[in-house]
Amino acid sequence: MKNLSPLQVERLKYQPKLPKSLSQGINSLELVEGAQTQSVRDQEQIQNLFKNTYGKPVVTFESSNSSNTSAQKNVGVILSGGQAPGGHNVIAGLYDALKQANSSNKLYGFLGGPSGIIDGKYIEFTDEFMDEYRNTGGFDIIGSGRTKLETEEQFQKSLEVCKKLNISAVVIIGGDDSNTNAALLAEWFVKNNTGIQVIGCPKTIDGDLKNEQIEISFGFDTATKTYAELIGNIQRDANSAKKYWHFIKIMGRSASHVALEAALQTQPNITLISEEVEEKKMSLESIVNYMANIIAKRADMGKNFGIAVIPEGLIEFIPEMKSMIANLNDIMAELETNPSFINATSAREKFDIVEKRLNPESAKVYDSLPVLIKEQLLADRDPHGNVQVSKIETEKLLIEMISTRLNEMKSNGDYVGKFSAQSHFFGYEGRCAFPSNFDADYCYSLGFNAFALINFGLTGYLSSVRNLTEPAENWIAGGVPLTMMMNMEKRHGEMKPVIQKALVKLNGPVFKQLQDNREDWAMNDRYLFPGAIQYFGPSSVCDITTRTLQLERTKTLVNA
Ligand code: FBP
Repeated sequence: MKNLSPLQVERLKYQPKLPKSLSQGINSLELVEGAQTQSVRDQEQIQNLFKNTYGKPVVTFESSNSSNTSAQKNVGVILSGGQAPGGHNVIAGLYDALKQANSSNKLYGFLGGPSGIIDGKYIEFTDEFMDEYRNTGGFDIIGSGRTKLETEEQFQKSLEVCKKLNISAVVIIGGDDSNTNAALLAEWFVKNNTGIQVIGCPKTIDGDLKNEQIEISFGFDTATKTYAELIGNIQRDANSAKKYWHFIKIMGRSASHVALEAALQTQPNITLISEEVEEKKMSLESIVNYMANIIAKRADMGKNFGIAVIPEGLIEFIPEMKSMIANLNDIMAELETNPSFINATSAREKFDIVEKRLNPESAKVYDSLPVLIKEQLLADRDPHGNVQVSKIETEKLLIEMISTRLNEMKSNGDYVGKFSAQSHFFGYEGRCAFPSNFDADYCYSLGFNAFALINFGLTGYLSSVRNLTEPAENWIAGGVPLTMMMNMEKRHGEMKPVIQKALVKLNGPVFKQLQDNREDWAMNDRYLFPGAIQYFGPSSVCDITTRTLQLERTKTLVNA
């Protein structure tokens, strides 16, 4: 055996739980079809773009007494986008189901994300190789990448690679964008009579790939528990030393689900939620004032310490920043080939080039920012042409601006305290943690279920496992047509079909929980200390799901 930690050795032995229907065996399943479906919006356009895969029914699996035999199949799997705990278990579930169905079935893993299927870079899974990765975090089993799979040429190349390997189904494990690509590929394969199926799996720590059929994407559970552990530890430190304000930025590209969940698990003094900032049209200045006032009030009580949780995507939800960044993104796209910008030797030169091109309103906002943030806003864009928010140090921006504001308040006699701040960014720390029992079970079930969908000949479906607040045996396994989650949105200046991103609902039970408590948490220290994820021990500690899932589930049951 390789060099393994004691926990690794124990986790390799863990047998993930399956829903009852799937645990009876892959060859003893019955497919139950629901009603035909429609896309969430823009039905006519989506139907036109997905003539072959639109409108299919939601399906569920039930166990049956039959014992079907299945013909030999080769399947390919891709990990796409950011890492999320449990990816290895999706592959393990898929592999086990595939081998259980027919021991001559083969599973190929495409290397380095979607580019692997285009460039024909792959490995074939074996029992020994698979066994090394069971219940471990990370995507290192085959690697991941952010190449978008969407052009005719890429589809053609993927087809050639699949033909060469005699692959009849591809499983794409990804977030909203990757599953949008999965839907496009599924449609293209049907349109071209290739006989190749495509199944998606809902992955992202961000928790924004969810809807009525997908209760949560995998990885959210483990990542939020990891961040909550870290926040809890810092809260204890702050409460011990009583001398620092800790500004903690929490990952989540756009939606604030991760920050909100981590806050409910730890009860910090301040939690910003991007969706609320946008809804209330809060300016950067008003956010600074809101935070500075809490800091000043706590100082009046003799408390010169505290914890502020800030969602990663905040900057893009502050209205004046949002329009400035949109303007900047267009300009950055133009400047990609501009020699004076590319060859500029100083940051000042770059700022000048950019500021001259920004519209007057955006130029004013850009100019008001500290140099560090101005520089970070000019960093490379992601493959969608967007700012990489993980590289923008919003937590430092807020510390600097709040410090200035508190000095002004001090000179007016409105603040008597001492402000000393520490900044943190928790993101990458949580994406590859050992999956919690929940994610280990959920991911294994998603992968196993993906093969069940393949075995029933379905394509253009997302693997779905529901009823997740119940014990695993009561989970409901099935599939949701990818087109059901789609609408038209502007991307790179063009209207495109995409899976709708789920933002935090401000009228939902999860945000309400924060709203009802935050005044109390701001002044009185109600810190919770969740501690490290537990993999062994009482079920009330080891198998507990997120507050988000519990609160949303309670609401659904009340409304049912
Ligand atoms: P996915 O949506 O692809 O799962 O990735 C989410 C995420 O972890 C975001 O939370 C974060 O903003 C981003 O990836 C960071 O990207 P990168 O890994 O390229 O730095």
